[in-house]
Amino acid sequence: MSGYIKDVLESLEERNPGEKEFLAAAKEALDSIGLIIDDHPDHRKSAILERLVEPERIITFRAPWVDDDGKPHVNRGWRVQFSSALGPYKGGLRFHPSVTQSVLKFLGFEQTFKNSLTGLSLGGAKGGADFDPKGRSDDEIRRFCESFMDELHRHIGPDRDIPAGDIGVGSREIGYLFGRYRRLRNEFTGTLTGKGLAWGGSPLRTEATGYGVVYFAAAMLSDSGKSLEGMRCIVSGSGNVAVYTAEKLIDMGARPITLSDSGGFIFEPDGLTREKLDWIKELKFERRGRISEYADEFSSAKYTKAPKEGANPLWQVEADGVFPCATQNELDERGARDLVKAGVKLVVEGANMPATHEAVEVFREKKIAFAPGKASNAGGVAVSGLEMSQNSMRLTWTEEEVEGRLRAIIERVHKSCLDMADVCGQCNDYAHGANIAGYLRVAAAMKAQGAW
Ligand code: NDP
Ligand code: 2IT
Repeated sequence: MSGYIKDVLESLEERNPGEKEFLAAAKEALDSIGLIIDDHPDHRKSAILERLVEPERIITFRAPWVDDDGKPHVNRGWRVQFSSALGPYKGGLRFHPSVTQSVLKFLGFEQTFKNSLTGLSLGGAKGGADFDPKGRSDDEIRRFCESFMDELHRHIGPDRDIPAGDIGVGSREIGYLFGRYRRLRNEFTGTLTGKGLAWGGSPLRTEATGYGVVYFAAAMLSDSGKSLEGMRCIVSGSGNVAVYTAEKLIDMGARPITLSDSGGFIFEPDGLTREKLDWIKELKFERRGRISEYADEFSSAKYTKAPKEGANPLWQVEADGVFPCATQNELDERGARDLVKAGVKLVVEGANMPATHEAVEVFREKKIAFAPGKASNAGGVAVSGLEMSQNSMRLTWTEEEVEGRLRAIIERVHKSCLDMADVCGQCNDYAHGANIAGYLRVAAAMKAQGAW
């Protein structure tokens, strides 16, 4: 690692003590940027890296709400506006008890690179709250969303910052958030994405992240004359990204054989079908049940509980491809070694940083094709960008139009990762390629705008 990169990282650690998720994300990106930084002495002179690792703004606020029994609760909300060099701040909102400022800084930093890779005019941001939606009634969710928006609305807008969904924030929550925003501001704008189709949403935004993940995988395979046809695939998670990844895998002839949630995973040896996936959509998005219920309904499947610690048996299932789509750090070094042993040839991240640094190193060492989420899951924010364009023009494109654009964007992201990996002498390393391609576009914009 170059001395300069080391100095930037050391100073970051000193100034952000204990922010392990954010520091890990910054280190991962700077390790790649170190491969080309000597070619850009002007970046060092203008302290582009030092600026880039500091969010432009962080808003922290109180989000109080009252449950159905009349009991008051107080949660903490954030919006991390990381970078507006390329466009208005853009990124999702996460409602989960594990949310901290460090987690949102990590996600906002990643989003800045991801949004840059899409080639669209989108800055990077992330927000959310340490609110736990599990087991809460619709009314409780609505009251929380409204309280959250009571503060957030001051900081967002169609040309300023456009939030969307993430873990714990789906179409129901976007509806409540948008309804409150509209009433508070007395205006109907495209300030949130992921809206319902009847009120400003884009066709395919719901499916976009998962579909894009599979298009990315197909592009990786087609380079070596292969396809997804017949591939047995482990998919983790059973939320928005996981379910639509599984759906597109089925459509492209692959066999998704697992899905999971925080309680455990189901194994369907012959692969999920469209019909079985429809049952899961109803379970997860309407009834909000647990994935274990699938094995009660379908005797072909087996349910395995998640272990409290130690090896996760999900990563020991024999498969050709892996699509981790739940959450960060779910796939550690041990899991990676188990996957290699079980014969995996392709790992494509659907979640943001589900593979730890150590796991990625295992894939590098064993020459397993690996795609980082900031490239492979960029389809979600890309269609959010298309939703913003449609809102600005006050029209709605057809599903075919959006799908064509999504596919073209993903293929472009894929190509820029590969091209950049080649340029820096790291042939076929998508992780280095994504970091460098994402960085160079943001850095050039920062420099051109007076290095702010
Ligand atoms: P959802 O809330 O729809 O689903 C999340 C899934 O992950 C659930 O199955 C959940 O299980 C599981 N999960 C969440 N936290 C944990 C945890 N700590 N341990 C184990 N399992 C967990 O979220 P999304 O599908 O939208 O997001 C999944 C990932 O994809 C996240 O990393 C997100 O940042 C990323 N992403 C999302 C995009 C989008 O458009 N939605 C776009 C790009 C990336 P349980 O119900 O038991 O908690
Ligand atoms: O991580 C992500 O890219 C998202 N949660 C989607 C962001 C968006 O603005 O659509």
